[in-house]
Amino acid sequence: MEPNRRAQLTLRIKKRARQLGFHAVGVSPSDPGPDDKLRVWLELGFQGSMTYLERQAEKRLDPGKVLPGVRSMICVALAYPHSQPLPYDDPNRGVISRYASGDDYHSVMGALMTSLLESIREELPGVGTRFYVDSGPVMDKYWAARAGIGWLGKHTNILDRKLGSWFFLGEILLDLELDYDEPALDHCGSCTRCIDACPTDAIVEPYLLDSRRCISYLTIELKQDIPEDLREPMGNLVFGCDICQDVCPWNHPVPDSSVPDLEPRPVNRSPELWELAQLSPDEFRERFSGSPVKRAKWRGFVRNVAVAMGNSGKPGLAPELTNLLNSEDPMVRRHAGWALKQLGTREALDAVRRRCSREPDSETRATLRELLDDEAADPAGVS
Ligand code: B12
Ligand code: SF4
Ligand code: SF4
Repeated sequence: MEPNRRAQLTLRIKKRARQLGFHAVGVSPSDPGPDDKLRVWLELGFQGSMTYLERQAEKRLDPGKVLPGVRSMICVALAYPHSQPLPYDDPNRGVISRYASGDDYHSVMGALMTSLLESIREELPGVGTRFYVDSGPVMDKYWAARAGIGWLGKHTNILDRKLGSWFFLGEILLDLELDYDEPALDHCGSCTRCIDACPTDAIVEPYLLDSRRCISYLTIELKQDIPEDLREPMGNLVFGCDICQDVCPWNHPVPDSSVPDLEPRPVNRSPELWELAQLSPDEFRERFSGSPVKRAKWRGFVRNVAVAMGNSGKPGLAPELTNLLNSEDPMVRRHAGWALKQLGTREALDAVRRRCSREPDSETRATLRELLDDEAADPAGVS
């Protein structure tokens, strides 16, 4: 395409993206570049149980394998509301991270991306395109950094000096050359606040995250037992984690986003743990319908709630935990047992003892037995 026409087309696409409500837009060439960091990360095992990242690694490393003939990546960012205070200091309540407090961003952003794509197709009938929001085999952060949307912070999120990091990313692949933006410059400098604040030391070195230690992974992606040594540091976080972003100086102050569908649902702002623990699987599905929280599924979510209750220091939560100890799901029972042990009252320990004596699942029985043995060895919790 002739350079002038290409420049104008690029500008029109960017203008349309802004009109639709995207907070940033940038364009990068789609050549894969000399980036083997994904491979290194996978070799280190930092993906944990997210095996889909391994299966699709070749595609992730080369958009040409996703859309043959691709030339350009149009990257967009949509900011989400972030100014609501989270109840970190209230042990009776659970923290749901900001990105997940409103409607599911996949559908909210997907609708905007569809409109952007339609306007591109109107102007360029027959052009080869594809778009992704999070769920595709595309490295959203890598392309966003190359398209100048923001830099990859030491906490491994993309951030910008004006927007902070409270935004989602998406991209349109296009088999047409456009005018390209410069990659964003790194403004982390000597700061290490995110690394220092991470409760589980998941940022093992600047720009390198071990998902297996990250509370976001533990509360959303992990479908099995949460490693015991990471449960206490989780505090009252029941879905996702915003701590490394909360402490980032570039996130203070940034104007709040006003995308109505992403506004926190009132029930998600500061939910009481006892109430979350009482949700049946059907009630969970209903309450979190159309919300990112449903990704944890009932058993994962209630497991997280049990851990938060164990960390609460509130013996008054023992009855709800005792109900979970009798839940139909063995993983939930094991976490409820751990949480009751953490509360450490006679009522709580008696409940574990009673369950242990009639526990049908051998793995769960062994876990409960271990908890009780530990207690017998250290009854006053003084060792
Ligand atoms: C897997 C995944 C996770 C995993 C792993 C997180 C991670 N840091 O990669 C877990 C479950 C832990 C997770 C957590 C969260 N996630 Co997530 N996640 C993803 C997903 C699906 C893939 C990311 C990936 O490929 N990771 C693999 C590693 C290897 O990638 P990497 O750290 O980015 O490093 C690569 C490049 O950045 C590059 N690189 C390294 N250094 C440099 C330097 C420069 C200059 C450049 C250009 C490149 C570069 O090398 C690496 C390999 O190529 C993306 C969506 C997508 N399709 O991309 C969302 C995504 C990254 N997640 C997102 C969000 C919002 C979150 C949470 C904030 C949610 C929450 N509140 O709980 C947390 C943040 C945790 C954290 N500190 O990062 C957003 C991030 C938006 C943003 N502003 O950056 C994304 C982009 C989803 C979206 N479309 O909006 N997530
Ligand atoms: S999201 Fe939470 S656990 Fe994960 S790296 Fe950031 S502070 Fe650490
Ligand atoms: S807290 Fe500091 S080191 Fe971490 S991403 Fe923000 S500026 Fe970079």
